[in-house]
Amino acid sequence: LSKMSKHLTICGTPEVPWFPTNFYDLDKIGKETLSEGDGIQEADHPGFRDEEYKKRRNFITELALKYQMYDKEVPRVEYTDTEVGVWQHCYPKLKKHYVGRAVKEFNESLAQMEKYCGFAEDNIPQLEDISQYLISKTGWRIRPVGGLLSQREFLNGLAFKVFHSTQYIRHHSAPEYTPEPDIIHELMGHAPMFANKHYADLSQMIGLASLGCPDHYLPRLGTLYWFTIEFGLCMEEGERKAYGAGILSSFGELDWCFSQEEKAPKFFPLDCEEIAENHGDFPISSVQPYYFVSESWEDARKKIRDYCDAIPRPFNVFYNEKTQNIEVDRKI
Ligand code: HBI
Ligand code: FE
Repeated sequence: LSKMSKHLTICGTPEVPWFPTNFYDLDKIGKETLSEGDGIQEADHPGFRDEEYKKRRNFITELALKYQMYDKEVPRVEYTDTEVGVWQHCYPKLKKHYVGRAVKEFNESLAQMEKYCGFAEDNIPQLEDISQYLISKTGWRIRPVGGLLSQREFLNGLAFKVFHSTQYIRHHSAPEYTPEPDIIHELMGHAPMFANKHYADLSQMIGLASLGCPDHYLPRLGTLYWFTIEFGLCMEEGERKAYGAGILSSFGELDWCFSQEEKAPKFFPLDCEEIAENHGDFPISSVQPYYFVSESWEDARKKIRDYCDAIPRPFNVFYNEKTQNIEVDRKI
């Protein structure tokens, strides 16, 4: 299977978008990111005019590009004092927000990760240490990546229990804002939740559904991912709690989402069909006007599984836990 050909022939269907089936096929993805080439392109990036920042970001990005799935370790980055300063600003403040707002699984994992993988106020944890921890808990691992990946590549990785994570940190002039994923979003939003099987399974289900998903259909999975893994809430002992990484890694979103004031967001019960069909126009640079809340992990699991089962594909895919490969089966 070469990535040169953009399509696969599966069960006699010539127009299936290429997807990785072998663990090492993952080395064929993650090479192209939104800010590839001459570095950061978005005009609203606080680091855009800072040559030193761009150089540093590129250096860290280069490390990620060289990484191969068979490498033993994710390269460690020695973070500068400025970078650690950004982390130091965010870490204790975010942790304070988590009290009473994050699902208990998140707070439990974070406590464990402080014990075992370097999460601390004065230390930016290393992706390698987190990856080893996740492997021992749920079999998930972290692969470094240079920036925002395409929807397809990013979701495809999840099928293999691989989370693509950036390794650079946002610009120090605006420690509470980033227009692109950075290590604070990945580690303070996603990483602790991947130590939890319920959440990790939801991610993998969406990942598996994305393999060979028709181009016109893929954005629906992206939208479902957005309102669950990124901005999802879940009921816990009668209260709404956040499990979405986009909420947990953002001060503004945490405040807004739990605001008691009159002008507060709207909450709807989780409805995958409704989300995927009608809510693709979500804002990406402001807080969400509404959120979807599941009753429990089981509720989220069942609804997402049912939605993913209905993906229009002439084949089924299975993840083989032992070989870490994807098996493909004709749909009967
Ligand atoms: N790329 N590096 C990276 N990190 C993400 O969190 C990410 C991504 N690409 C797409 C994406 N997230 C999602 O928002 C969906 O579009 C799938
Ligand atoms: Fe994310």
